[in-house]
Amino acid sequence: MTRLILILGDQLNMNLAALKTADKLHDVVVMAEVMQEATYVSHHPKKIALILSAMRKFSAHLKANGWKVAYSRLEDADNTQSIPGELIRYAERYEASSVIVTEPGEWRLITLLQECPLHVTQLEDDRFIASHAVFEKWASGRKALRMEYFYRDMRRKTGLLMDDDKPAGGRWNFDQENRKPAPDDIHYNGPMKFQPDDLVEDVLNLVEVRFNHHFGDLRPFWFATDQDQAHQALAFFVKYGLVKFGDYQDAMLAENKFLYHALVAPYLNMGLLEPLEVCRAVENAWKAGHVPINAAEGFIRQIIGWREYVRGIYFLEGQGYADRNGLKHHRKLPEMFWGGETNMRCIQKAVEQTRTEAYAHHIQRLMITGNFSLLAGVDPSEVSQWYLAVYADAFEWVEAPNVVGMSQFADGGVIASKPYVSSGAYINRMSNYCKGCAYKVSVKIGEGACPFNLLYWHFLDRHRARFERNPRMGNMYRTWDRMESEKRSRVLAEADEFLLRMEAGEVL
Ligand code: FAD
Ligand code: DLZ
Ligand code: SF4
Repeated sequence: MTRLILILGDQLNMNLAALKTADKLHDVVVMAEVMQEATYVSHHPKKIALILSAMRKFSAHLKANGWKVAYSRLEDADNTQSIPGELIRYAERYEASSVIVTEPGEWRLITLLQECPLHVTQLEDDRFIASHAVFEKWASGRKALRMEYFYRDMRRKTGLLMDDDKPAGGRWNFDQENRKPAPDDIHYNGPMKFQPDDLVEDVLNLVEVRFNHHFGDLRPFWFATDQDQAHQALAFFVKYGLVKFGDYQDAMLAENKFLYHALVAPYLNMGLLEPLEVCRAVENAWKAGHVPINAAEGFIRQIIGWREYVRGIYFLEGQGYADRNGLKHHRKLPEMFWGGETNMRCIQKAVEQTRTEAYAHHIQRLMITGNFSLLAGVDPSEVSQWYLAVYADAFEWVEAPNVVGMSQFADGGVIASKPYVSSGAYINRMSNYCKGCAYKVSVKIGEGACPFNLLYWHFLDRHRARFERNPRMGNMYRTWDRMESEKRSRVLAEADEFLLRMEAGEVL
């Protein structure tokens, strides 16, 4: 009996669980470009083009390897434009009654497939180092699920950067060395960029027509769209960028969108690269003496630590995680996140590069757009939908824990032990945004005061009951309490006024 083997747009890997169980002679692989997936949030046009191009190339690769593939193009007249709809259509065509799929990375789609009238088996996605069972075992009985301890287990499990049972270099974590402010010059012209070929051009033309109302610039399009290109991009980063990755991991420069970042997250998340091969390439560069330990360890921690950990949390916490709102924030996301005018240079720059590249690096996401949303009390689900839409690497299993948990503290402290908030001083230390901003980062109150300075105290004051006793936040409250009471009142009044202007849709 024929079975359908469903492969989703972020599962483009020959070692995929569903493919490993499939039978080339009798089963039919189904891949479907559908409007439902392209519009459940208004994805950035570059992201849609990346996924559709990579899907088309992967299906050609499958066919070349002898698989029978039923492929739906977005523009096909008989396309039902949903994944379950396409499964039902192909089930009739091939007289198949059962479907095998690798578990999707989003509860929405897991549920849609459970509700599909066909018999759908969802296999665990084994492209990760920690299975659901391994993560659940690690989490069970722990009071706090801190990434650092999970990460050490992953180092032991993979043997990455280990000297027998000890961490290479004598320490598990070299983060202290990875907080250097922005340098004057960047000696790396990554990421590696690719000229669109005919197949990609066709997709770009399609996306241009169908999704021109979505936020984001489609062209110039430069992403890798197959495994071979993704490997070239990885090799380029390891050879030229990795050496300074650690040092400037947290730095931000108005004139440089990528600094020493790898730009491999979209490829990893879509299956074009595998996490262990990426980490081994980095470890080998360190073993060969090409990069320092703080670069290699810092990078590997992001992948076998943070990436695996957030996935574990997403599935452990279950459905509804992305809708949590622990701090009860309800303001609307301001227009400046969608490219509307603003005088806040840091936001303007972070949003501008999000629009042009579907990319911002971790600290821009956490300490500029995320920090602002949290301080201003924006509804975390609106914030989460924004991140899910605008970044090329955004899929809910990785996006939601980073946004709802880490950045908005909306999961009640499962991921973060304290909220990631800062005044303008941090942004000024780590970037050059403040030079040339209409606001003055050194001004705390009155004419030209940096909004981060006002909102920071407003946040701490309005959530005093929640955070006052947090040992990591005591110093913040002591500083606030030492301020003259008249000054405190002015800060709060000015912050209130700013928030009212934001709610009224004024230019901030
Ligand atoms: P680099 O800075 O070069 O890092 C190397 C790799 O480490 C990344 O490619 C990524 O695979 C991994 N990594 C680093 N940090 C994390 C993390 N916190 N969680 C998971 N993986 C990590 N990452 C996504 O892949 N998708 C998302 O939707 C996403 N949303 C985010 C939202 C917020 C608010 C924050 C603070 C972080 C988010 N991240 C997300 C994590 C991180 O910002 C991106 O992985 C990174 O910016 C991708 O760019 P890069 O490949 O150049 O990464
Ligand atoms: C994100 C995305 C987009 C834009 N389009 C498709 C598509 O047309 N077909 C498809 O199979 N997958 C697509 N995806 C990826 C899915 O949305 C993704 O598999 C789920 O969000 C789970 O991670
Ligand atoms: Fe951002 Fe404030 Fe600096 Fe302006 S002064 S760039 S608003 S931190």
